[in-house]
Amino acid sequence: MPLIRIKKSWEIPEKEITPEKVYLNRRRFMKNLIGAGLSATALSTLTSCGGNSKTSLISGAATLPTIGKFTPNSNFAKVDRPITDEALATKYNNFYEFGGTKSIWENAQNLPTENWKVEVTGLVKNSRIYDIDELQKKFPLEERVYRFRCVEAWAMVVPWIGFPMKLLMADVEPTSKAKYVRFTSFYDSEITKGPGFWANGYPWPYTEGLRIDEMANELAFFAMGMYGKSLPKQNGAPLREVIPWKYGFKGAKSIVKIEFVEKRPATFWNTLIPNEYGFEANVNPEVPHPRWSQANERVLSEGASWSWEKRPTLLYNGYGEYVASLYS
Ligand SMILES: Nc1nc2c(c(=O)[nH]1)N[C@H]1C(S)=C(S)[C@@H](COP(=O)(O)O)O[C@H]1N2
Ligand SMILES: [Mo]
Repeated sequence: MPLIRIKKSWEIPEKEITPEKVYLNRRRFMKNLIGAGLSATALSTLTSCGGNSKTSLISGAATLPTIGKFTPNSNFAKVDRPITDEALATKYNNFYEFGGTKSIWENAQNLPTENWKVEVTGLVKNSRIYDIDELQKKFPLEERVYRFRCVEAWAMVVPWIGFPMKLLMADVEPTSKAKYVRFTSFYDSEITKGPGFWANGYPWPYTEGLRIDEMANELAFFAMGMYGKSLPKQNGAPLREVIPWKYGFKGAKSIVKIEFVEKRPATFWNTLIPNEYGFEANVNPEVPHPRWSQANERVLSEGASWSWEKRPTLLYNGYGEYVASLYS
């Protein structure tokens, strides 16, 4: 077993602790706590939500190459609010493989993205292993400005560069038996050592899934870039899912495998805490999370999260026109 450095409780910036991290299967969590010499009182300090990281205005993506060829998609050129500052979107992240706070962007630079391959397999006519460069050349890249909503109730607006998932589906041709798709993120416990003690009980690798008809929807997107540049490692380089009408956890980062399957696949958060993180996870102001309301969201900004602009949450994150018929 790899050695995982155990953070002392006073090293954990309490304000950065997020709800998603707190809810390990309780027994597993208690076992880890006891293993780490922490008491139940320590546990009770791990429940504050949202939190602000000290985000400086230097982008976490300053040195990345720009993407030469992409077409802005005029159907998704803007939304009802300004695009989030690049420095915020690239330095305030969720990527638990690299740590349990929002400030993982530096640690995520350890992600080895050279010679990246993506295996597409399962119930398809043409099972394939794509080279990442090949993927980038094969499908015309477009830019889409999408709203983004984390289940923790912070929200942002990002100009993604990538291609619709349905293009990949057309290339591999799922068979009629394929009803779901499962995405698997990169994981190597020797590299992704960021997390503190809580990581021991997590069902790595990170996986997510969609219904086939959700994947075929116009909005379902694979991102390879953002803000005109290649995707930063902390945002899920070199390939991640972007599903704008669902909560952010549905969008697996740094994808290495895509499998078409018959039955609904097990997924990371849903396996950990099924009653809090459903498989469907559509953004819905009327369905509260068991521990907080989803009626409003906070717009990711500088400063403390309680001071961020509050906005009403939109059903399907405002994308009902495209996706409501999937759920009628
Ligand atoms: N592999 C992996 N993918 C992941 C996560 C993660 O921890 N690991 N976090 C998810 C969550 S909860 C959110 S909100 C988004 C955050 O994306 P961002 O950091 O680019 O804003 O990534 C999602 N994809
Ligand atoms: Mo999230």
